[in-house]
Amino acid sequence: MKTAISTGLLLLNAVANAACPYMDGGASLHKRGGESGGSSGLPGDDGYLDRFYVEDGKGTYTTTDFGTRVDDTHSLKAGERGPTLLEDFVLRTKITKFDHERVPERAVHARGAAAHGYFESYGDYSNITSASFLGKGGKKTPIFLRFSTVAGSRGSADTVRDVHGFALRFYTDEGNYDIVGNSIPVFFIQDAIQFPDLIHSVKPRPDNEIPQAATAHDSAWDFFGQNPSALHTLLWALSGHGIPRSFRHMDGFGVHTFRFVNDAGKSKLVKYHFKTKQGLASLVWAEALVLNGQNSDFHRQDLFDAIDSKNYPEWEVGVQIMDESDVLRFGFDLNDPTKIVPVEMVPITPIGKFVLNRNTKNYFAETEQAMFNPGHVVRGIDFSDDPLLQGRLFSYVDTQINRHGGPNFEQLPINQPHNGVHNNHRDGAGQNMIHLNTAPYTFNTLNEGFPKPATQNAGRGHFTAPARKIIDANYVRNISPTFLDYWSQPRLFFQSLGPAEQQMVVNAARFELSKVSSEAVRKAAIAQFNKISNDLAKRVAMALGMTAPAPDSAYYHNNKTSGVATFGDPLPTIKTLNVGILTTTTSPAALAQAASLAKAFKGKGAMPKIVAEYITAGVDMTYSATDAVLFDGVIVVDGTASLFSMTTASSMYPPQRPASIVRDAFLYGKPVAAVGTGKSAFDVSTIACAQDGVYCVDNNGVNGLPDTFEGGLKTFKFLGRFPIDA
Ligand code: HDE
Repeated sequence: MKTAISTGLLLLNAVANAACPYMDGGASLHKRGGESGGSSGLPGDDGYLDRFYVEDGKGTYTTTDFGTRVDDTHSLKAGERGPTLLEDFVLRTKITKFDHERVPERAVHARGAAAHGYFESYGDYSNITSASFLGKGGKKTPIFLRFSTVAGSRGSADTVRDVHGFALRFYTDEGNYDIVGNSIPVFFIQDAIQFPDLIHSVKPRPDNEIPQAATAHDSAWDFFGQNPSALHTLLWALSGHGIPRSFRHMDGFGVHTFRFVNDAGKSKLVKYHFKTKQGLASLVWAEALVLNGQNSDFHRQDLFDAIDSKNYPEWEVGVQIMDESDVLRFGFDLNDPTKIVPVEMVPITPIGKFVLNRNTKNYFAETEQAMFNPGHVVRGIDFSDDPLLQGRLFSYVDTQINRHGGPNFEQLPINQPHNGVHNNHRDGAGQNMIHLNTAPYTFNTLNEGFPKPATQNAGRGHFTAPARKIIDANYVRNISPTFLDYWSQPRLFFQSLGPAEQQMVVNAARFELSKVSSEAVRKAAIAQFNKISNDLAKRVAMALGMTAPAPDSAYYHNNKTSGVATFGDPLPTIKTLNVGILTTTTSPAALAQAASLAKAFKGKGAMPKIVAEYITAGVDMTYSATDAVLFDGVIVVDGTASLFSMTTASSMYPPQRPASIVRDAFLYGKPVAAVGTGKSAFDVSTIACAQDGVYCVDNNGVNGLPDTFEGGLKTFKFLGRFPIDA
């Protein structure tokens, strides 16, 4: 039997394939795949989206939306110099369509970028879940993943400090499954009813809408100080996790505890981890700030370029699997989303991987209209009683109705499940299905009883969670006492970071709190930090001119966990990293050396960019449009000494730009190298060749440089360059 969707498509296909109003002089104006779609052949691409109208406009003449050919470059006027006429439907409809081009941006996570790909199961996990996408080793399921920041509006910069959204959709053969997660494994609040308060505090001030995409202001810190459930997530966001090098270099988490349910109805509690195979890498704050201006699309572009150049990013999917009876076993509540389960208590079991291998073809149709929902679950997956998750199950449907302007958002191509939809939901704004069933109710006889409510006896049955039980209790508007320790896990996190990353947390708190004008808010923040760690509180207080507090030790302990720091492990590969090669157009030899270095780095999969005074053959970027923040490492070639003279200036770039690229790259902790007289770049900034991550070679050593520098790029940040409080 045909699905309702494909029945609709069949009809439309029939129209498109016959001579019809959409065809013009035999030219195919609207391209469309057949039932099988127009798959690119890439793994995970079932061609689903290409079954909808895709229009490239080639070979066509402009028409109205109802198909009449028109000239839409001149409005209809009463005489050549006369007023425009109301009669002009071409003008009116063109402008009206334009006026309605935007839909409301997401209330949170407005700024984002996404890509398609596939999930591949490592094995048959039917012993713990009946989810079909986990039912067989090697089984591939199409996915769509949207990354985002939380606080900023749709046009805000990418490299702000924030938690990052990690919204993953599986188009499984038994329906869509969305894991609407984040890049940080915990959340600020424990009850959904607090979400509007959290977001109101974090968003810009109501009176002047300042600051954009930042928590460095009074109301956010007021919230953090008064709501200590926020502290754990706050510390993660103040560390490298808040400012990732790219979307590809961050992990994702499901955050809540979920349930796997198997065919026998037995359930397990699970927490999702998505481990980047690119390695974790973070910016430092000073460079993130500059990057906001240099390229506010830095993360979006990085993702697009990587996929475009076939460097498909991958993540390993793992789960911490726990028994139902473990819910209070670890000293905290598994329904509390402000807690991690340390990997020492429950290791992560890898169950698959996913790969992003296709960019979107149309940002609006795909990324902007993607409407995720933690309530999109499939057979074999179930929720937990986490009160944050419970509230989200309401919020996302509600917000999508608002954004789409009606209840049919799941009919948008990017939101459709690939396995068909059959029910008696009808009508509503933007209805795209042409329902043929004239008995749209259950139970009916006139449509032979279809669509029938699923039964557990037919096929693989239906979504259910038989093992879940209601606790016999009174109605309460209260919080469980098992949720009330807000300080032990932030301390665990802080203690588990290396000294350099701890300093970054301290510095980030100093930066943010120095922008808070209320003394009471600053004091409350220090008091909360002091419950986590006296060391942290004292160091932040010192920079704010506040008295160092005496230890508040009720929650102090000496435990550590692993896998929570962003610095320390070398990257597995330098593929796609940006290497700036500074040269000069005044010297053919310098250009030639830059070209040969670029070739060597390209051979290693890196993305070298040759920088010189102006664009010419063999030059990719000019000094005027380049900055250290755009590179993961910088190399200066021989014969460039004149670029670094402090006494002469060039009209081709801002004063001392070549020198500042090298100096800033060094100060941001990046590997830097100089060949021959290129070393003058180091001399003007008193950078010593003997330091870690600084490489000086003469012309004879240039051939070996790419290999040495590769090690520097893998180290990524030379932490010894960042001073630590005495
Ligand atoms: Fe969201 N969240 N959220 N959130 N969230 C939205 O839904 C909400 C929470 C997350 O790329 C909104 O479609 C409530 C936790 C991501 O399109 C909205 C609560 C986590 C995205 C909403 C939370 C998230 C959203 C805005 C507290 C991590 C972007 C637009 C109960 C586990 C998805 C939209 C995308 C988006 C509500 C808490 C992640 C308003 C009420 C916890 C990644 O519905």
